[in-house]
Amino acid sequence: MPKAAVCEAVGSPISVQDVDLADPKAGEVRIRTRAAGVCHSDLSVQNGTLLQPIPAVLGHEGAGVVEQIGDGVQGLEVGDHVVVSWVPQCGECFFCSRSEPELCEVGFEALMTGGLLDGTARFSRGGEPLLQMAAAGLFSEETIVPAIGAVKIDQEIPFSSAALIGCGVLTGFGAAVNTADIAQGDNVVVLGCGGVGLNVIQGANHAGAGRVIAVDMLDSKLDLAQQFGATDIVNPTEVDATQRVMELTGGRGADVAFEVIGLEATIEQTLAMTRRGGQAVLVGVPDMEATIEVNPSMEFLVGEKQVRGCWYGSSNTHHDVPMLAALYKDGKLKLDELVSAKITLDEVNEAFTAIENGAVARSVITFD
Ligand code: PAD
Ligand code: ZN
Repeated sequence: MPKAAVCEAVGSPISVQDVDLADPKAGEVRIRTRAAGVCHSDLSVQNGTLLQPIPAVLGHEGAGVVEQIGDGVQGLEVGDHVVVSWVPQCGECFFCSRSEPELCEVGFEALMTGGLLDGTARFSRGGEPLLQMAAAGLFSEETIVPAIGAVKIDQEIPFSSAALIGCGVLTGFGAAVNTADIAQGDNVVVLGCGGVGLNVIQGANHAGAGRVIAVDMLDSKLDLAQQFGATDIVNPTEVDATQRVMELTGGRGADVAFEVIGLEATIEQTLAMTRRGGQAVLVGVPDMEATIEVNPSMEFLVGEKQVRGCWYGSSNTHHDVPMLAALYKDGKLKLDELVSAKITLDEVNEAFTAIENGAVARSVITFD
């Protein structure tokens, strides 16, 4: 009977309790969770920003060990270390066959239902099914995930660092490397330097950006941004951020600007910071009812700006997870530095408060 962190209702504290977990069905695997990052999107389910079926076991960023294999699973064995993907990617649907696996039809279904690929849950309480966030449910000592959502990694990578690949790193690094078109020497601006934004900064440098301007309200985050490769920092509580970005980019604006917060005002600001002909990449997830004001003539026609939405860093998890793990092993990707605090499952509500206060890049729940 694993212990799990359950979101019972929007606005209620997360409750840690014992739950039942069935055996894996065909095409599924049981994972013993070893580490799970607490992402802003977990908080967004609890506070109602992100609509996700509940009650559910939260947690969508993590790593663990394969414990049990369902019928027909190929390519995974008991004892394998895996990173769990919150978009299981089938490799065969309309989107997967067009190199857009982050939009996988099979994975999308699971995201919407809160179940696994057949729409049903493996967690339960008192005989009643209990859903799991994004086919993952990693805030639990054990979980069951689709085998196509478990990506094998090198056993030498510490679980607490590997866990972060599962969301923050795939999303942030991928936003810069896959979603955007960053050319050598480009001016890049990143609004929001949390667990995801810091990885946009790493990805932008990897893609060959020249200037990488980090914007955040907290000096502690701007210090981290510099550690992750930002060349310039801007604190909007001290200066007019748009004006400062203009000064740093020859009065034109950034070639590529990323919004990694999820607020209407900062999305509009991101578009304003983008140069004519440049790209604004939206990563932060705003409230589902959010709307923005935009002047289409000046921005999209006269200005020829592009807006790109970024879902899961436009990542192919089966390719990108091992690639990121290899970059880490070669010392070319920072993961350990993202872990601000290691906590227990019982401290999940405190970790949510730490996100709200901006106190951490990532809190990581470890299960020893
Ligand atoms: P986080 O809370 O760790 O980081 C957000 C950062 O933004 C913090 O450093 C804040 O200080 C900063 N910030 C907040 N308001 C402002 C402001 N007005 N001006 C400047 N800085 C500000 O979050 P995170 O990094 O875990 O996630 C960031 C967003 O990305 C969040 O909306 C999350 O839901 C989303 C996300 N999207 C995807 C995707 O596929 N698109 C995946 C994962 C996370
Ligand atoms: Zn996330």
